Amino acid sequence: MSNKPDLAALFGATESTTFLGLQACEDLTTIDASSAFIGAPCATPYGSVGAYAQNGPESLRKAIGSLTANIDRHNFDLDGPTFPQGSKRAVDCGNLPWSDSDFAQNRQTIRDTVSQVVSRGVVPIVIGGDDSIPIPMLDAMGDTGKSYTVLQIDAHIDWRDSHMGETHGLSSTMRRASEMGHIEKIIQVGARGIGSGHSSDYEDAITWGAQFFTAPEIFRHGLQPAIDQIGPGENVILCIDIDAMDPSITPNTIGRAPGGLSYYQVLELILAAADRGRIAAVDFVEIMPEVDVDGIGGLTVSRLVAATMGIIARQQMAEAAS
Ligand SMILES: [Mn+2]
Repeated sequence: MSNKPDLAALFGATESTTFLGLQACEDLTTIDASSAFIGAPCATPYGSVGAYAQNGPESLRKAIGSLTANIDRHNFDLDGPTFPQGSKRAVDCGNLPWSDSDFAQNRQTIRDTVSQVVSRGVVPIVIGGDDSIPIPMLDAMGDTGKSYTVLQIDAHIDWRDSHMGETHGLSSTMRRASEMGHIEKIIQVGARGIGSGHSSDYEDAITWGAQFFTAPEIFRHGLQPAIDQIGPGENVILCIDIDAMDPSITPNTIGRAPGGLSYYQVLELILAAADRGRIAAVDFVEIMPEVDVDGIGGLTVSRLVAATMGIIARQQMAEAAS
């Protein structure tokens, strides 16, 4: 513990075990909120690296700890308080239990939790953990009987059929999504550089109908072509791998790749999903605090999560009023 003056002391923040000092949800059967922070430390890790992002959820709670006394203050990213008057706040559901050997059970736990939260009209914000976390989340969304658009924001396309003998790992997330009957459209933003994908994986994705807006294309033409792919009223699942952003603002990730998106580019995409369609579920994954640089990545991602909560609170309030 250091005694150096910090933002928390300046703002009079109180010790909190939840994200942004939000109310903790102890019972999913009675959950009542606009969105729910769900920590998911592990789903299906590759044997070569293990559950390297298991401390991601806790790192975000800590990163935003300096703002727990300021939850009602003006958030200039949202032109108002994070949770405006008349809206429902988010809650923090804690971290899901997990095993480093029973991956099927990890997936079942994530799937059951997401399905239950969604059935109560709450938008899940699943915080990883590695990028295998979204597979059971995406699967759970099928329980609603609705169809969905996936907006994946990631440096990597994640279309490997299998990697190291594992079909449910972090390199196969969009391939598995494409096989789910309730996933009608996949928009992928931010791919760049070299990943584990082969050109044939990219060709398979194109054949399926995935729409790609690579980082170099965003650099040349901006975000609008990607945003234009979100149809009016579509139910959007946001799959956000934090390595989509530039390593200068999210160094807290294993798959750093130069030339990434900015904070406001990702925020604009999240806003567009709620503006043109409806945000139905969200994940932020690949959060690895052990490689962060002076807390910069935790700062970036925790602020984006808070903004996402505010965007969803506004969306839910508008829906309740209509
Ligand atoms: Mn990635």
